[in-house]
Amino acid sequence: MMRLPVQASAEGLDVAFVGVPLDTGTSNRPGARFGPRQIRAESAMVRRYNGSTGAAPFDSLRVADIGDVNVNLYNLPESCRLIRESYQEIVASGCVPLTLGGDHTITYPILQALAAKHGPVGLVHVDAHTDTGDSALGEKIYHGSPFRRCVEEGLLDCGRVVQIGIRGSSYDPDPHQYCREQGFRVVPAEECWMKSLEPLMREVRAQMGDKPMYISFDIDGLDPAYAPGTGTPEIAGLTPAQALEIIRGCKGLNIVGCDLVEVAPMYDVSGNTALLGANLLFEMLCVLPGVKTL
Ligand SMILES: [Mn+2]
Repeated sequence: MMRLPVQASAEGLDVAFVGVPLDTGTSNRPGARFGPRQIRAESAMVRRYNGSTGAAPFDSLRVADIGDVNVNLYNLPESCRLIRESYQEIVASGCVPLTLGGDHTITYPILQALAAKHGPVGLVHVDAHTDTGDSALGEKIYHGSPFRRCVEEGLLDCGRVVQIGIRGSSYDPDPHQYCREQGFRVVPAEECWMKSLEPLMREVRAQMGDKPMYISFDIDGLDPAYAPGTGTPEIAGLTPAQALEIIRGCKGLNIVGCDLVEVAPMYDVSGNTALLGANLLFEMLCVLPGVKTL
């Protein structure tokens, strides 16, 4: 990732890039298992400094790529266990994981590991979907349910959860009811159209305070014109500039981990979706606690 050193474990690191090549939790088009390798390939052009914000992450933090988590594509609960145990090990020494997904199922076991260390976390969740479904075809674990599972297990500080970019048709006439009942703030895509998101992020920063928080970025939060390489695209989404406003707006927060999920490269022959993913992960790295600004 980003031509960084590769090492087998998170030992001695401040930040680790981790791939989770799982896509058997998808409900529509599969392919996110190839996200990590394509994001890594496109990340080769990411350079040392953030010329826009002045952030110098590689001068500030010890960062490496620790490879992929071994998952079992034939068994989602077993994959969740493997992910949770891997992340428990990663965060044990204080290392912050930056994850290359993988479908959104993976955020559930990642947050199990993070909440075990930090307690319930705040969440900035960018997505076309709230991912708070209860079950699909009788199964509780899939990429549409991670945040309901997290609520049930007390992994989220529900008064500090913001979901941005939500849109699309639904099975339910009031699709955000569950989220509202938990105390989540839902920001539909319509509230973002043709606007700067800097004012929103000022409010989000005040809401998050200085307690631990996590960023989960589903690439389908962006418009499929920019990010067609994903499994469940929805029209009229966010722009890449708005994605930068959201991530840069998290600067100063107590970020304990981030993920970029749902890149399915084969639906975008240009490679742009994975390129976008690589750059959004760089932007996440740039806003982590301890990153110096030149
Ligand atoms: Mn999602």
